[in-house]
Amino acid sequence: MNDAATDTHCPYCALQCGMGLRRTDGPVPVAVVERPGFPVNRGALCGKGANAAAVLAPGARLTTPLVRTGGELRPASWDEALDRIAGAVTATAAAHGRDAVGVFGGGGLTNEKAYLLGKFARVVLGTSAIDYNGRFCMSSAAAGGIRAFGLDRGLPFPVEDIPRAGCVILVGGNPAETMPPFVRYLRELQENGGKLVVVDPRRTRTAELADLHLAPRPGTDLALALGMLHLVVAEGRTDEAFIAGRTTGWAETRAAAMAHWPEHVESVTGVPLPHLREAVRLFCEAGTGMVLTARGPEQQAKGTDTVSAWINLCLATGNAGRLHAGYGCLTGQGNGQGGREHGQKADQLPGYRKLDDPAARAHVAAVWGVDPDALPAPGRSAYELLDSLGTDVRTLLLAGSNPVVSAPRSAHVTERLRSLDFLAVSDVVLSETAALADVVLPVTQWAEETGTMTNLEGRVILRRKAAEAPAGVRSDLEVLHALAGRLGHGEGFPTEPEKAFDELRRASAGGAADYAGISYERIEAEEGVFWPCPSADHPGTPRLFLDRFATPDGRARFTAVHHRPAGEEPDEEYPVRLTTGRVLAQYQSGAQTRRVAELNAAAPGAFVELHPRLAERLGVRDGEQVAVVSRRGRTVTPARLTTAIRPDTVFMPFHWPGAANANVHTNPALDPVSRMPEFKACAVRLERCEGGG
Ligand SMILES: Nc1nc2c(c(=O)[nH]1)N[C@H]1C(S)=C(S)[C@@H](COP(=O)(O)OP(=O)(O)OC[C@H]3O[C@@H](n4cnc5c(=O)[nH]c(N)nc54)[C@H](O)[C@@H]3O)O[C@H]1N2
Ligand SMILES: Nc1nc2c(c(=O)[nH]1)N[C@H]1C(S)=C(S)[C@@H](COP(=O)(O)OP(=O)(O)OC[C@H]3O[C@@H](n4cnc5c(=O)[nH]c(N)nc54)[C@H](O)[C@@H]3O)O[C@H]1N2
Ligand code: SF4
Ligand SMILES: [Mo]
Repeated sequence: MNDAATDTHCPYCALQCGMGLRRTDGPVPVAVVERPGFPVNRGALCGKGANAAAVLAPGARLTTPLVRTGGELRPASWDEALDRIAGAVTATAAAHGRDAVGVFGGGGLTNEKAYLLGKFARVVLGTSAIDYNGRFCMSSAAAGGIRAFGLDRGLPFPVEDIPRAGCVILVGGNPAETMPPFVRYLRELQENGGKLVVVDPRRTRTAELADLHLAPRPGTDLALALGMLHLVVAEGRTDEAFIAGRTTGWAETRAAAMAHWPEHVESVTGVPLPHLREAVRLFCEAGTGMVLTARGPEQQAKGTDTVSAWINLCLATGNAGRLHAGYGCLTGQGNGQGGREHGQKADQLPGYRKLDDPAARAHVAAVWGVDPDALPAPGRSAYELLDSLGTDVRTLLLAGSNPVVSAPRSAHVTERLRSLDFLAVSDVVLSETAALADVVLPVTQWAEETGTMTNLEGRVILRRKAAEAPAGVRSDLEVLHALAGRLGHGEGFPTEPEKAFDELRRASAGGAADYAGISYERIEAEEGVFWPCPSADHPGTPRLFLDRFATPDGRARFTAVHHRPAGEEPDEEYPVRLTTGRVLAQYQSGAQTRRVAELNAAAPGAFVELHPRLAERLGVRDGEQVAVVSRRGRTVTPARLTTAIRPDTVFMPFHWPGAANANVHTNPALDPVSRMPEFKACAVRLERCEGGG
C-alpha cells in the first residue's frame, strides 16, 4: 500500500472539487482523501464526490466490449467490436451519405476527448451530425452571454469574488444540493454584510439561506426580470454613466422594460409587488451586484431571452465589467465549460470558433492538415439530432450521455434510438442507453486516466490518473484512434492525453477560448489556469471584461426582449405546472450514482413533490403513489408533500428511468436561439392511483 495520495478532481459537477486519491489493496483501487490546498472547494466535498470511488469497482462497471447477436448483448473482443462499428459507419455512409452517421457527446468528457470527438466527426466521418448533452445544460446562458458580451465563459470572475459583492441574485439554482461546497461563498457573502436573493418556485435548501426568496411560477423569469428593470428605471436607479460609456442598445431595452408594468408582472409571475421592489432595493443599494443564473431560467423555450433580461438588469445598473459585479452562469457538468469550447457542438470548431466562419475553418483545417472546404457545415442541435434518428441519421456513435433517461420527451427519444440501423455506445457502465446499443465499448473513467477539465470559472485543471483500469478497458482516446485507423486515418488521433492537449492548444490559438499558453506543467504549478491564455508568459485571465467587453466595439450590448408564455401553459385538462431538477445524492441520469449504495440509501427513488393543498384536492396522502399525466405520457411515483413548493406547481427529479422518469413529460419546445428544450415548464394533471400507496 502506498500512502502518497494523487491530487486530482471529482468525476462529477462543474465545481470540479479538488480531492486526493490514495491507493488501496481492496476491490476499489483508490480511496478519496481530502485535498485542502485546492482553492475552489478547500477540501470540502459533497457525498457524490466522497463516494465517487465506488464506481471504479469491477462489479459496478463494464470490463469487456459487448456486441448484439440474436437480440442479446454478449461479450466480444475489441477487434470484433471495433470492426462492427467501422463496418456500420462505412455501410451507412455509402447507402445514405456521410450526414447519416451521427455523433452525440457529453459535457463530462475531458477537453482532450471533446476536442478529438469533434475532429473525428469532421475529419474522419465528414459529418455535420454532431452535438452533445451540453445543449440541454447551459446553451441558453452561453447564447445570452455571447449576445451581450461577445464571449461566453460561465463565470467571468473566480468564485472567490462572489463574497465580495454587495448583493447576489441567484436565479433558478439550488447549489445547496447541486454544488454543496459552493454554498460557502454565499455564506461568506452574508457574513461580509452582502445580501442573497434567491429566485426559485420552491423554497429549496438554498432559498432557505436567502435574505429574500422570490417564488415565481415556473417559466416566468423573463417577466420577473423585466419587472425589476421597469422598477429600476421608474425609481431612477440606472447607472447612466456606465450605460453611456460601456453599452449599446439601451433605448430599445428601456422601452421594452417600460412596457412590462409591475402590476402585470405580479399577475404573470405570482411574485407580490412588494417583494419585487425589495429585490430591486437590495440589488441597487448594495454597491456592487451580481446575477447568477442556473438551469431554472435557462432550460426554457425562451431561456436565451430570459438570460438577456437578467443581463440587461446588470448592465442598466452598472453591474458588469467591473470588480465584484456582473452576470455569471453556474455551469453544470464536470467539463460543461470546456466541452462547449472545442468542437463537439454542432456549429463549433475548437477555441470557441464558429464552423461557418471562413477564417476559423482555415485555421483549424491547417492544424488538422485538411482542406477547409472538406469540413462539413454546421449541423442540428441535440434534440433535433435525436429526433432525426432512424430517418436522417441511421448510425449513431454516442459517448458521455444517457439520453434514454435525460433527454426531453424521453419515450420518443428512446423509440428513435431503437429505430437506428446501428448504435454504438462508449461508457463506463451499462447505462440505459448502452443497453439499447449494437456495440458497447467499456472505457476508462476519471481516476484511471489523465486529462484536463475547465471548471465553472473557466479555470483549466488537470485530472490525474491515480489507478490502473481493469484489464480489457480502453480509453476514449484509444477508441477514437482505433476507429480512425479502421476508417483510413492512421494519423491525427493521439492516444496520449498530453499530446492531444498540445494539439488542442494549437487549434484553439487565436480563438475566443485560447488555450495556447496552458500546459499540463503550468496547471500543476498554478492550481489551474484561466482562459484566455494566449502564450506561455501570459498569466491567464481570472477576470474578464474589466477594460472592455469582447464585442467588436468593446461595449456590452443590451437586447430588447419581451415576455411570452411557456411552450405549454396549464389548461383545463392539464392544470398543473411541472418543473424538474435535481436532488443532492444523485447525479444526472443516475448512470453512475445509482450504482453507489451510500447514495441510493440517501436518495432511493423518484418522487413528485407537491403542496399539501393540491394533495388535499386530489385526496393524495404523503408517500402514496400518484400518477402524473401529460400530453406525452404517464408516470407513477410516490407523492412527497411539502409547503416549500407553490401550490400550482409540482416538481420531479429526473435521475431515474422507466415508469418514474420525469422526462416522459418534458416538452421539447426549443429556444429559437440556443435550441434548449423546455425542461423547466410543462403542463400535467395528477391522478390518485386507486388503492393508494
Ligand atoms: N446533486 C447533483 N448535483 C448536480 C447535478 C446533479 O444531477 N445532481 N448536475 C450538475 C449539472 S449538469 C447541472 S446543469 C447543475 C444544475 O444545477 P441547478 O441549476 O442548481 O439544478 P436544478 O435542480 O436543475 O435547478 C435549480 C432550481 O431551479 C428551480 N426551478 C425550476 N423551474 C424554475 C423556473 O422556471 N424558474 C426559476 N427561477 N427556477 C426554477 C428548481 O426548483 C431548482 O431548485 O447541477 C450540477 N450538479
Ligand atoms: N427533466 C430534466 N432533464 C434534464 C435536465 C433537467 O434539469 N431536467 N438537465 C439536463 C442537463 S443540464 C444535463 S447536463 C443532462 C445530463 O444528462 P446525461 O447526458 O444523461 O448525463 P449523465 O447522466 O452524466 O451521463 C453521462 C454518461 O456518460 C458516462 N461517462 C462518464 N464518464 C465518461 C467518459 O469519460 N467517457 C464515456 N464514454 N462515458 C462516460 C456515464 O457513465 C453516463 O452513462 O440532462 C439534462 N436532462
Ligand atoms: S460539488 Fe460537484 S465537484 Fe464537488 S464533490 Fe460534489 S459533485 Fe464533486
Ligand atoms: Mo447540466
